[in-house]
Amino acid sequence: MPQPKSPEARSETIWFDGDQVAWEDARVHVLSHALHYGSSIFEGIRCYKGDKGGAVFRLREHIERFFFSARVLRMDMDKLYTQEQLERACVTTIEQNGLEECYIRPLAFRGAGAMGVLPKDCPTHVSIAVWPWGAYLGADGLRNGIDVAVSSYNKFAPNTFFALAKIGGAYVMGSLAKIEAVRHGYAEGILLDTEGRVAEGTGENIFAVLDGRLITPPLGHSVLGGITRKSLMIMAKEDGIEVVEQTMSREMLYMAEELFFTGTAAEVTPIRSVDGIPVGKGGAGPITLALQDRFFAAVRGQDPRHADWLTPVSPAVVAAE
Ligand code: PPE
Repeated sequence: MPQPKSPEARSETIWFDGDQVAWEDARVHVLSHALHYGSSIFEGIRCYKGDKGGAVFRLREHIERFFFSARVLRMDMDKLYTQEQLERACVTTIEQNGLEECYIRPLAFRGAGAMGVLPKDCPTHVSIAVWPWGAYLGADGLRNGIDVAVSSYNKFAPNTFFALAKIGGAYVMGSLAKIEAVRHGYAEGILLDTEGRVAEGTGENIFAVLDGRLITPPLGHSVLGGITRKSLMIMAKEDGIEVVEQTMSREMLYMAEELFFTGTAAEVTPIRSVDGIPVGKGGAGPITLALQDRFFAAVRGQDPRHADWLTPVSPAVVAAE
């Protein structure tokens, strides 16, 4: 069988249904329900190397959301594993692969059973892959900001599909929006919901600075409840910045003094233009950069206020065994 051409995501082992298996052996059957109907759920988590070694950022919250997504998809993952077991499996997989800084991708999907839309006798499979992943929207973008455009695709309405759960099938539309953005020379697309309100990026939440306040669309407006979003809101409040969850119209993107994306993969990425219109003075704004600093301090264990957001890993221990 040809191997996936993805050397970027290469590691030694992948945790698959309870065991560490060699990377090339983590395979699925073509009749898996998830391949035909998008019935998978996933998470994206990062582990950062700090002064005291590697640590996973907000592992508990990510695994909690993983179980929430399973519940929304009516997948019986909680009958197979506890949250603690999957948290431990994430840590073990990082350690097994000798990594201190990496991205972690838990995935659960309906496997091969009876054919047809109704998932009948489809076993639930769970995997956890890890790999080193650099700046999602480019190292330059992280420093200087990215150019984005409003997408021609709309984010699905809340009465059509679930934005708060991380369901594989939902990303079909997201990946079309991303293809469009890249095809037009942009780093990312901003999706408006079906009412024309700003929702989010294809894999990021969005924030605007307006009159010195931090604004982001509320949950329920077809956005994912981002864990980076939540963390940033907490840190902004600590810095005395007023944070409001508020409906945003498209022209507020052009009115904003600063704009940035948040996400596990995207971290805190400044946006320097939307639809060719510079954001504020163009480039990364001061509040964005200050919050980005706060974020990187927290993930690297340099913020004692948020030490409890980190779960340490010890790859050296495994390597020495
Ligand atoms: N919105 C969407 C649609 C989304 O996929 C993500 C994460 C976020 C917001 C931010 O959520 P959080 O990571 O909890 O702050 N997107 C993941 C997948 C990216 C990918 O290309 O794959 C991620 O960042 O891991």
